[in-house]
Amino acid sequence: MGSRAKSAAVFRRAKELMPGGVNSPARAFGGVGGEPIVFASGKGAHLTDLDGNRYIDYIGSWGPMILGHTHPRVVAAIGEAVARGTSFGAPTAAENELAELIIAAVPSVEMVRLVNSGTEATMSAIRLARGFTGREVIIKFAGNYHGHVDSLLVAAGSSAATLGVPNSPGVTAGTGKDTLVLQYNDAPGLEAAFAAHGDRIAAVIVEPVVGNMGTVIPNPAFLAALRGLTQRHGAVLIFDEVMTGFRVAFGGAQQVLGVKPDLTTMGKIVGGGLPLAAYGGRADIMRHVLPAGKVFQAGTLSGNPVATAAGIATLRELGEHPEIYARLETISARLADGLTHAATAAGLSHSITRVGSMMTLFFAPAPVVDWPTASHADTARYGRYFWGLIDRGVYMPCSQFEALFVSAAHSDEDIEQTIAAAAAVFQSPEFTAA
Ligand code: KE4
Repeated sequence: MGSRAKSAAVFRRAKELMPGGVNSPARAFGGVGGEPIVFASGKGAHLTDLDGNRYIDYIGSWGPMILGHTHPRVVAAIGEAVARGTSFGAPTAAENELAELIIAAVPSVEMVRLVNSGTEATMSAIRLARGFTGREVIIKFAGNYHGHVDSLLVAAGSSAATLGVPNSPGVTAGTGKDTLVLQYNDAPGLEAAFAAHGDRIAAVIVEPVVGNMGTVIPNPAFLAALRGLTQRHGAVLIFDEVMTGFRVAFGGAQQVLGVKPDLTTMGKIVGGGLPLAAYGGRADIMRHVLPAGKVFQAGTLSGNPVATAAGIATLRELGEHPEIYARLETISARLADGLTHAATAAGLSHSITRVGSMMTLFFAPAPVVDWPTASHADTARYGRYFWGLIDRGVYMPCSQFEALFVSAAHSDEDIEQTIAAAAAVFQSPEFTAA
């Protein structure tokens, strides 16, 4: 791996222009130390930085790039759309097309609204749940991240957990007072909350498979409690599938888990790497959204022609080629197996949690099932793992509390190179000596 002098120079200037030199804290390397790498381009499963260094990319823009960077069908669709105009602030037929693709892919979604980010999708979904039920309390779970919505920036995951600010300054006590934070996978805790507050609870919002404390899988009792208690108490069950939607299966985590939520939020893949997200679900709830109903939500660029074109091309490619998910399963299982073997051979206390092509290698003493167990992970060791792989041309998530993503563009060689690089890191003096 060569010099990163050009990257460092650009980042030095960036810090004078933008807070922390980044436009999102997740990419600030706060969880691994050192400075972010500045990239010039991506192609397939690879990124190239300003200094010409090439990496196998397992961040994939934090999830959207399931087809890999610059997929020809997506690039062509964007080019054709942009030539017809970038935004009209008026309906286009493409919005129907994308809405139809989403509704066909996710059976619990009968009606959908397109927005510009996952944060907008979750913010809108909880406002809608409150408007629909006339209730105020929202339940979320520690280590789950739903974007930077004031009322959900409580015990948040992702970069909030990475940078140790799960409760952000600026979120008022008044805003947070109607948010109950429980432990993930704690069915008794959820039952107790409903026993105490049942008829005040507007919604439960949950990552059905967590990505934002690292990858964590729900246990059957917790899943049953989520669906059963919300049903019994008339609360809205919101699956935040911004990350898992179209990722762990074409129908999302709800297809894998066999649980139908009332509302689903989507993002990342649904926009094909452009700023587009969505929320949708039961038509009787969605019809409360303005102008059909009275719950306000709006957006200048919502459903704009270029982002919808990228989303349509991506969902069509995935829908027309279900074999993509079979390949993702095969190469992701191989990667997980290879990483486990390398870590075991090095005598490292670790665990891997994987659902399809998203997974996390935890340097943690016990299996990770919730935020308390995730927070015991050895983040310093993860940082040495991250940088050891960077030096060997592999770009893993820059935090122990994030998921890695495999794309359809990752080759068998990429996977084997990654496994070999990890084995070399685990045996290297700089990793073992610390
Ligand atoms: P955005 O507002 O960043 O598009 O989406 C927020 C969001 C909502 N729900 C879930 C389950 C999410 O994972 C996210 C965003 N994920 C992070 C990475 N874990 C985005 C990276 C970043 O913040 O830069």
